[in-house]
Amino acid sequence: MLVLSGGTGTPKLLMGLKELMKPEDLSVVVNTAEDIWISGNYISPDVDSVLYSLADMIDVKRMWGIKGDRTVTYDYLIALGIKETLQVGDRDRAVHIFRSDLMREGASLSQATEELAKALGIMQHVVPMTDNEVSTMLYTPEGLMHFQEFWAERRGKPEIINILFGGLKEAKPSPGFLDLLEKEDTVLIGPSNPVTSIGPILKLPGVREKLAEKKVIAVSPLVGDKPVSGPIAKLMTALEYPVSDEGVREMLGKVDLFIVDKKSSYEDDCLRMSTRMKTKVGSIAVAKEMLELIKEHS
Ligand code: GDP
Ligand code: FO1
Repeated sequence: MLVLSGGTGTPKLLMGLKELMKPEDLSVVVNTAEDIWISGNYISPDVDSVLYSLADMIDVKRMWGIKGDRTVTYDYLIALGIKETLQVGDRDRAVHIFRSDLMREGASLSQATEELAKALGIMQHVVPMTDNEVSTMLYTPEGLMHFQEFWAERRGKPEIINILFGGLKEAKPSPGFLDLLEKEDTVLIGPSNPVTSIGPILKLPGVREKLAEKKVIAVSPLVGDKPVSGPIAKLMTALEYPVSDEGVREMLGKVDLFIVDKKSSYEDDCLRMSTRMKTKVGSIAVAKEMLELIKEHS
């Protein structure tokens, strides 16, 4: 199964899926449009959240960074007068250095991700959506800002007028993504933001055409008609979509099986189950029920 992922909702589901599926049966293509260079290193937050979740080392409360990590370097940079856009943990920074050194030596993001996954002992196939740089930029009344500036630095406060995915038109799906699009019959769009996480993956050239040939299952990131985290409501509203499961489905396009939370008011053709994941145990329970539901309907 090929899973399309952002950095919070889908990694929670992956924590459960990886306990129930053989590693060779679970491949993940991850959004890279929120990536950013900070203090000379390339940070790929969604790729890292997926890797840390699969390695059981993510800070589950925040769903970013490494559990128990410290911020000695980040704090001392502040003392020196440098405030980084993201609060980078020390061990997390080591991971960014590992990746960026490989990229500085000429490796692609895909190759660096493969090396990193190996170093972290991850058996599943984790692939960035593209090796080209794509940046989610937001038009706000204060001007154009990077997604991370809007979200992490400005706490999601500025009004969003429009969204620009810089570099996406020229980007190509990564070789690993293309390969998985040939090999896999089932694609699971995880419970991730349809605008900034799944949107860029689907907008890469040729991806929607390939998905038309697959069985596409999607899990809504709304629980009881509301987002659990992140700026999804503001982003969907900016693009004039209703913040609802109907709006999510409309944004995703072709979906053969749409899974919504049992508290959703959506009544069209869909499957219902509790999709809220708060702990690893919760993730396993949701993943188990979901796999059973998918099997029943295939
Ligand atoms: P981002 O990269 O951090 O924006 O993360 P994603 O796009 O992967 O995930 C953000 C979305 O995940 C938000 O819209 C949340 O509502 C959704 N989400 C977070 N936790 C859960 C959960 O436990 N269940 C479901 N169904 N959605 C969740
Ligand atoms: N999110 C924040 O809201 N504040 C932070 O300081 C922050 C630091 C950070 C460091 C590494 C990393 O991989 C992710 C980090 N995030 C932080 C999460 C990130 O801003 C977004 O939530 C993801 O890009 C959304 O997918």
